[in-house]
Amino acid sequence: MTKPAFYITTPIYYPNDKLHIGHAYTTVAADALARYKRLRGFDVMYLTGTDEHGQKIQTRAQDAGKPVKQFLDEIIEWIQDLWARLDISNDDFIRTTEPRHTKVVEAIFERLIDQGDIYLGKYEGWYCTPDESFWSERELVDGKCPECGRDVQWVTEESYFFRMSKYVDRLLQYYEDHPDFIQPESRKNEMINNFIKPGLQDLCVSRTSFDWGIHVSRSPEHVVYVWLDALTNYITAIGYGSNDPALQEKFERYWPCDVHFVGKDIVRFHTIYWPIILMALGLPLPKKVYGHGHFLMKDGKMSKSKGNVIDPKLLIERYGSDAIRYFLLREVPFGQDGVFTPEGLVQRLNFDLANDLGNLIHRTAAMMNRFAGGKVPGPGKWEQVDQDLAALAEQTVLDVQEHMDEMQFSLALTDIWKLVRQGNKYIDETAPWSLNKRGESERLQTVLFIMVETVRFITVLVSPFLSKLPGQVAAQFHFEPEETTWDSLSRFGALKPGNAVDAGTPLFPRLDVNDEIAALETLTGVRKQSVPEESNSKNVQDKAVPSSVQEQTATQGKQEIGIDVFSQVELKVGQIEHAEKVEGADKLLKIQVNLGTEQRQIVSGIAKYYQPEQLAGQKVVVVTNLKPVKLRGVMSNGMLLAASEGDKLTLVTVPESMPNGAVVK
Ligand code: ME8
Repeated sequence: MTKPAFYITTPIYYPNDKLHIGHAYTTVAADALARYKRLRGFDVMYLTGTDEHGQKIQTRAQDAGKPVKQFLDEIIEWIQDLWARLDISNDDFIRTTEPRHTKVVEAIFERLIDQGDIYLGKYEGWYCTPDESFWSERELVDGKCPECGRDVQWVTEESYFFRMSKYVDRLLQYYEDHPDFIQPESRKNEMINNFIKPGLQDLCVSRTSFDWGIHVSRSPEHVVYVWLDALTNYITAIGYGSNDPALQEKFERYWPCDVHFVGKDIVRFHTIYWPIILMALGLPLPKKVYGHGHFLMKDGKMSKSKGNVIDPKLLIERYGSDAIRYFLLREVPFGQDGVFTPEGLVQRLNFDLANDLGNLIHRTAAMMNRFAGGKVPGPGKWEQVDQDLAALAEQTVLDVQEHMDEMQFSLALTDIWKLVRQGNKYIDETAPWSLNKRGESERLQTVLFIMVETVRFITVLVSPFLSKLPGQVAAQFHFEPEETTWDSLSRFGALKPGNAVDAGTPLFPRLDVNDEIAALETLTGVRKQSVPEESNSKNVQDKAVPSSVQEQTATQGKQEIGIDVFSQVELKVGQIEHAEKVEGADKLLKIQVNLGTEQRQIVSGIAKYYQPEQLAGQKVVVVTNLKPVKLRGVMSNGMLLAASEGDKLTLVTVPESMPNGAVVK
């Protein structure tokens, strides 16, 4: 049976400079979806590439004192090396300077002139060269480009125009008939309100004031507007316009595209101009355009001039590609903006990869060797705790599938990490070392079997996201190829006993937070946030002991304050990912909270009121700018709000729909 096709693309990036983690973000996200779809039995076509024409590239090459082609080749080599280091599994890489693309663009342009969609006129208006976009006087913001805030130039030249206006009604109808076409939903409203309702102008689609581009055949003084040139890469790469029957078949197979992944900055081009070009060519429209959010720096947008651009290669070299892939996809809900901080990165690596995932795998392999001679034992009778873990594992597969279908990568990873944490908890609770000591060998064998089966499930579940770990773990645990397919996850317990397990070494090192943040600061040039210092003042500790346990007296007796004082308190929505007891402290729980752009550890005096397992998933309100303190030797960075009355206490919660990191005011 032939596999169903799935075609996914990233933007083709401008090779005017090296790429940064923002570009890596889109490419890693598309890679995760491509890997997932392959695991689910699809014939995937994953395309990325480079957008090599236009005024910006020509100017940059001139500034570098190099012939344009040489300038481009050097950067493209750097970009392809970046994708190789990140294990990007693209099936093709298109360069818009390749003849397979340029020839087809020339023909498309001629056809569109012939059929009256493109006509000759004169352009007078503003142009933003960094964004390669035209703007009317009305659209400028304080005289600058409304997209990037940079200077624009006045352009007066003879140009070809595309009759966009002719297709507006059909476009709006398409939006209406295909409610999932633009994701997230909010971007659709933005497009309609900001660009379509005010009246869609015909688009200028050629330039005559420079010559680095595809020339219009019938009037070669015109070069094709770089966006028309670039957007068509999505069809030229898969064979549109080719005479070769194999390529024609390829085009039939993969078009229309299942999803174009783009940043929110270029949703306009992909959801207005691109569909209209396709309509004019009589081709079906893409099924979906997903406009994800931006990775920002603490001081705003990443930009060379601010000197705050993060080179992904530096990070990969230091932490490995899996760590960076995980961080990018976990840190920010796909669709929303997020801030890159060294603290956020180090915490993710320490908590999620070293403490949770690395630890689970290493403990399992080590105990298999200590207590079972390194061979997976056959299980005996299953107890409730075993059944519960099995049920969670099977449910996790369904949850991950649902979130991957919605392209919610961080939520899919959150699902997997619930299982990882539960796997660690299972080991703590079943205590194989005690079973061994007490000589309960049948129970020990069951527990060890279930530990390895949990590792197997997690290995397969993370394989769309992490590219190296699944192979390493499969080799260490000697999983059979049929034990690492997605379908093999349909039943927890399907693992074959008897396989050897090598002891191995920890897969992710634990990092020293302060040293690492300092190193990252030097490496990336990003300024350090204040690092929590251990406090030994009893007073400060008491004040920070979370919440209402101490502050039950409410406002009575407290001094009146002005809004200026209140506004110094920063409150945000956070989601509890994990909670556990603090050893030797009856009242305290150690809680990991996801604040959207960062992960926090908070020690809270609520152990009397909540069991740790009741807390995972709750959306709570966090005081985020409280000075960090150590409580019973455990660092606490923030406070949870709770309401209390007599001997009752309830955490203040917010609805599920409110995103992590949302400000409470
Ligand atoms: O726009 N956060 O190329 P480009 C997240 N050549 N993603 C980011 C990002 C950030 N801070 N910065 C960039 C172009 N991106 C055109 C595309 S497609 C037919 C032509 C990602 O090099 C994001 O995907 O400026 C964004 O849309 C893209 O890089 C822009 O890349």
